[in-house]
Amino acid sequence: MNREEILEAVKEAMPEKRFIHTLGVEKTALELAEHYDIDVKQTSTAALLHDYAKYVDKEAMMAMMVEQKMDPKLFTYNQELWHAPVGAFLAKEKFGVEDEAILQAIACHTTGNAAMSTLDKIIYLADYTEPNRSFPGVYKARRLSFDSLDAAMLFALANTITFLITKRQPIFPDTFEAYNYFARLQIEGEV
Ligand code: DGI
Ligand code: FE
Ligand code: FE
Repeated sequence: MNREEILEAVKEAMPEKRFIHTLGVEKTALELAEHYDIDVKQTSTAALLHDYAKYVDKEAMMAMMVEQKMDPKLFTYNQELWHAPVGAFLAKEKFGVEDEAILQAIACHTTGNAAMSTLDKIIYLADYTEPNRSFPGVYKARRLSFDSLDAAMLFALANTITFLITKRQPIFPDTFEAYNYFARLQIEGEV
């Protein structure tokens, strides 16, 4: 599928506001891709499809997660986490995306993990900082993203975990593992 076909399908799958967010993620992700010399096509496809599954019926998602033998831990955390791995599955099934790098970036865009590629970080951070986002720290997150992806990931994960804790929400282990990974990089002076 080309970009126009993907855009059309994505637009139909979500409310206007979410589609505008998606275009914002693509814009920011492409700026980061240029800055860090990452493939434009891969970045665009991952960005456009990252929230494709956001409005899929939860029962249908559950069926796909069982069928595809996705991590059973997902069932015991916030259902909001499901759209990332289910989105990666649908990118392959509905859009014919075979590129594992794209599928992986979609799959980990909500929780992160301790083994993120540059593209994974770009999609995660573009999702966090795109122009329609507004929260305390968003300016710092934007600036850090262009200074160091690892420093920006540490900042974003620390913020997200702190926010989830204020709401007394469970935190998915991959999110903690990602935080620990980037925090250790910082201690080692690599951030
Ligand atoms: O889909 P978006 O709204 O663009 O953003 P997202 O995919 O990053 O996050 C969706 C939601 O997931 C958001 O409300 C925060 C929440 N979230 C992120 N990491 C965790 C989490 N929720 C829980 N319970 N645990 C996590 O580790
Ligand atoms: Fe998302
Ligand atoms: Fe998003």
